[in-house]
Amino acid sequence: MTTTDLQAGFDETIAHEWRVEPRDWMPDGYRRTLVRQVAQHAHSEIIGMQPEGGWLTRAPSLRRKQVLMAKVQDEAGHGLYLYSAAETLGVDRDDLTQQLVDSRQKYSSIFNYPALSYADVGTIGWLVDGAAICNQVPLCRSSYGPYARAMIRVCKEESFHQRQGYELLMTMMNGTDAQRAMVQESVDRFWWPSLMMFGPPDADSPNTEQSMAWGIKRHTNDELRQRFVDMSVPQAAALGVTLPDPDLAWNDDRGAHDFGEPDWSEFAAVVRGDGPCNVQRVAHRRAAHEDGAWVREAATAFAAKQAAS
Ligand code: BYC
Repeated sequence: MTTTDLQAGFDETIAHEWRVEPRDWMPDGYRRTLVRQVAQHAHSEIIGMQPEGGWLTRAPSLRRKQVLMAKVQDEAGHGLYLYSAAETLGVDRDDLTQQLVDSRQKYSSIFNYPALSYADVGTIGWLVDGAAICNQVPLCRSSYGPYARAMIRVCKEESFHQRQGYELLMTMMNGTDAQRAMVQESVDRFWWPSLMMFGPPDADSPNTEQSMAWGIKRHTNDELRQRFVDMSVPQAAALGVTLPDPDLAWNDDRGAHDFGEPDWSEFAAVVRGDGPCNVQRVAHRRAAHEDGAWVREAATAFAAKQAAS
């Protein structure tokens, strides 16, 4: 078969909304885009364990500790599904990890902000996992089979994460004035960075058009950001918190909320490596990777011994 035939077969798969599978021919750019996005997604899950992980030893009750431990473990699991999905594209997980710790591959900007209070555990669940769900549910229909299938389970678990965060915040909002103030302060810090999770505005997003044509992405960054705002406003009202945006208002004509512009220069700085916690996050990941070398060696030696016997 010629490359033209192979390309025609691929185009037909995309046009019919069939799934591209690992052994199918695919254009180099499609493979490269998927490796970039899936690896970045996997790294985000693994680095994303850090802000909340720091609260595991300081959870205010046994119940909260159990819930948080389960959530942080889920995130490790999501990272593993996603690294496995990336490996079906012909890359190696060790190499991806090396690229992460050398800051040659990205992870989500949101995890470069600190979790300063226990309310942040709730806010991360409500807003960060809420944004992740908005972004990831459409990815269950992504054209690449292993990525789409991984997303189904990830999204189910993210729903639990979002609910536990909301429930934690609701409990605090029904508590003391000091607890309510702690929740509001946390929402004030996380609102704008959560909106930035969806990526740059469509006009400044170099990858969206091609990724949508390939069925890797199903919606633009701005469409999903709008969906998240519309979803969050009634949830904020039910909680009794104020979203820190004076321009937030219902627009009858559009049937959606108008909202202010995130600070895109802050986003650019965080993605460049100059956010509040970038250095700390990558250093922590690097140390964990190096400290775990003996475990990987032992597991590899054990597997070789099993295979030989
Ligand atoms: N942060 O052309 P664009 C979680 C980069 S983890 C950093 O729009 P694309 C959770 C982008 O990579 C959830 N970088 O790109 C875990 C590109 O740079 P390169 C993580 C960003 O790919 C633990 C450039 O900006 N979710 O839920 O079409 C605890 C131009 O952007 C960001 C995913 O990874 C960002 N926010 O669209 C709790 C979802 N945004 O690579 C929760 C999967 C953009 O060209 N990923 N950049 O140098 C996606 O859906 C898409 O990759 C994005 C960006 C919407 C994020």
